[in-house]
Amino acid sequence: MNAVPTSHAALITRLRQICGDAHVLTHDDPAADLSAWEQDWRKRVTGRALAVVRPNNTQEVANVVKACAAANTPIVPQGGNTGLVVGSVPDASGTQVVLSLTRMNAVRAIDKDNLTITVEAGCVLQNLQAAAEGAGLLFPLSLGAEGSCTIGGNLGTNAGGTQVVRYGNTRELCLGLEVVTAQGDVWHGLTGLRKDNTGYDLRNLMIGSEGTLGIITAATMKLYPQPAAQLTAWAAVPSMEAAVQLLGLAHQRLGPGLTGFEVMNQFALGLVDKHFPQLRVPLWQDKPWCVLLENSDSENEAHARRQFESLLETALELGCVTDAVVAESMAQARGLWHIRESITLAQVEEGLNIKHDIGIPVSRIPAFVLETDALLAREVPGVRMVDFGHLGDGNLHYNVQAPEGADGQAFLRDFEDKVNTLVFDQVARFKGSISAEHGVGELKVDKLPLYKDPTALAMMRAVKQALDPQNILNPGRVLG
Ligand code: FAD
Ligand code: 2HG
Ligand code: ZN
Repeated sequence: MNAVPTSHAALITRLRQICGDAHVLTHDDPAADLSAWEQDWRKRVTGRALAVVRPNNTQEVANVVKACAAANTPIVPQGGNTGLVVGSVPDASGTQVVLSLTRMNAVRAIDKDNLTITVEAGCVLQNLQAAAEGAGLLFPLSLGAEGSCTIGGNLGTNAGGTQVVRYGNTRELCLGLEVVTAQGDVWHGLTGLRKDNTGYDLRNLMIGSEGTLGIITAATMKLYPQPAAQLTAWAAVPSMEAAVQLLGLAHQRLGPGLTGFEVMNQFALGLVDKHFPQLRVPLWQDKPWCVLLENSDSENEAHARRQFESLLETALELGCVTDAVVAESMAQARGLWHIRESITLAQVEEGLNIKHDIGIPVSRIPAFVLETDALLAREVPGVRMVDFGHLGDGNLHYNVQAPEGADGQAFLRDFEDKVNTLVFDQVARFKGSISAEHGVGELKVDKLPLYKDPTALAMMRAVKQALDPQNILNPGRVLG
């Protein structure tokens, strides 16, 4: 094994002084297992950290950043490590410090009149939702990884999830941030203000910057009244065009009550049925697509049910729905959502795959899917499309599973680049985005210059240079 360079040894001593010995993990300790911080969720990349540092408060984060900056050592901020684009793990060099925020998980304050909650970055999303609920309010951000992702990671990626159609992305839910800069200074921006036009919007610059511009240590997030009733329906639709027609109808009939609109193709649901038969997927056999809709009503359950039934009756008459069920209880509704959230896990069970998290104007999605499916089938014989996602937001997870029986590694080696280029060229033709909600990370860093407006890219580089001239915050991510 290579000897640790003196500067690294001195840095680790300093990090131990700042955070305490127990909270600085290194490979020098043969008993330490760092794999949970070094491998990404999809197990596509395994890096090697110089150290994993787990500060307990904002001042410790600032001191860690100052120490790393002085030693010119890169920092990789990490929350729950559930990101899907390889943005939260170190590279293989053994020279990067993983800065894990998970010990900073306190709920600092709830202001019920201002409808805000202030939490530390390492607060797990589910705990944040529970704190809001405990105060009789709603924090609407919701996604499959909510049991382990953190609000810092949600802000870092500007996560979307299943409620965006009504409440927006994480960005729309955030009012203020506390951030440690690349120089180790603290920006105290936890204002809770809904209006503040005093210059550049630094909050929105930080959100979605994937740990490359600053380290978020706390955030003030918006809360909402809880709906009086929430109903979930599962509808079979004959085509993607029909799903888009149903979306228009749902907007018209439910207005702001429409809080979820997810689409899933038959193959995606078949994978859930194959790998998790206990979940009992409804209405999927012989149905090319299913839609999951949620109606959050401010009056009462009877009103919500009447609205839903009338919507579905009209949709059946128009032919954009061929069959539907409305959940009879919260438990049934949770079961339906659980099926939807299990598609990612079913894909993991099925084997290696290529993910695309694309944004396309809703009106153009049917044509995109038709054309791109045909192109892929021509170029990759036997390809299996796992097509699902947040249709209400024009965001598809247009995922590509290897042909039945194919060797996953060989499939990635032979086809990943070809498939990505084909899909991203189509996305560009349809004036879409190659990353709607997961971010760029390392996985799409080489693609960004091909598909992002060059002037926008130049401005992004200028911002990075201005805020992190040493390039120590998550280097190689977003901007390569
Ligand atoms: P990490 O994975 O630890 O980090 C993600 C990025 O944020 C990295 O670049 C990291 O450096 C940066 N970062 C982390 N913490 C901070 C911080 N405090 N300050 C600055 N930068 C930071 N995403 C969606 O958008 N919608 C979904 O519906 C969705 N569903 C998912 C379902 C499953 C089963 C899984 C595994 C993932 C899903 N994701 C989804 C992706 C992922 O959960 C989100 O991107 C989430 O926001 C990441 O949070 P995290 O705490 O795990 O962040
Ligand atoms: C979801 O919407 C997540 O479930 C994960 O964004 C998407 O697995 C995926 O491709
Ligand atoms: Zn998603």
